[in-house]
Amino acid sequence: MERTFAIIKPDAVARHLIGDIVKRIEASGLKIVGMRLVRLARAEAETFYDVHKARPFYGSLCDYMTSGPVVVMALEGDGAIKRWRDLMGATDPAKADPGTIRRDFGQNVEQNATHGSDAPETAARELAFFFRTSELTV
Ligand code: IDP
Ligand code: MG
Repeated sequence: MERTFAIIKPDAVARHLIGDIVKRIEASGLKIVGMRLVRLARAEAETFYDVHKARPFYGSLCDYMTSGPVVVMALEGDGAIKRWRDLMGATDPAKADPGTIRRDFGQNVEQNATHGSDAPETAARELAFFFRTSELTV
């Protein structure tokens, strides 16, 4: 069993897509073991995305991620990290495969509806950033 971390980003929450995205997660067989609606503080967004600090889009990304509430989730299942990345599709919705969340619900390369951890180490860091281990014992 593997766990990964997911975010329904502000653009998707604002457009009332929480239900559609959760439906796809559940239909895929991934189990939601943690879920909360939160508004990120600027400092939280900056720390969460500090791996992208040197990128030209870092400031804009942090503005966007703090522009409205997000849904943070812990997902569990065999191969959960890759399965969630596959469900999301490529970073740029225009390049994402048909039927993926980003292709169907993303607006552009920044406002792309969802986040997913990309490796076991980042999943562990990102899950710990938002959830206590005791919260995820379901
Ligand atoms: P990922 O979310 O598919 O893992 P990353 O390269 O880790 O993609 O980038 C993190 C987030 O930064 C993306 O999901 C997107 O919101 C934003 N982003 C990535 N590349 C660009 C870009 O070229 N311009 C603007 N925003 C970007
Ligand atoms: Mg990434």
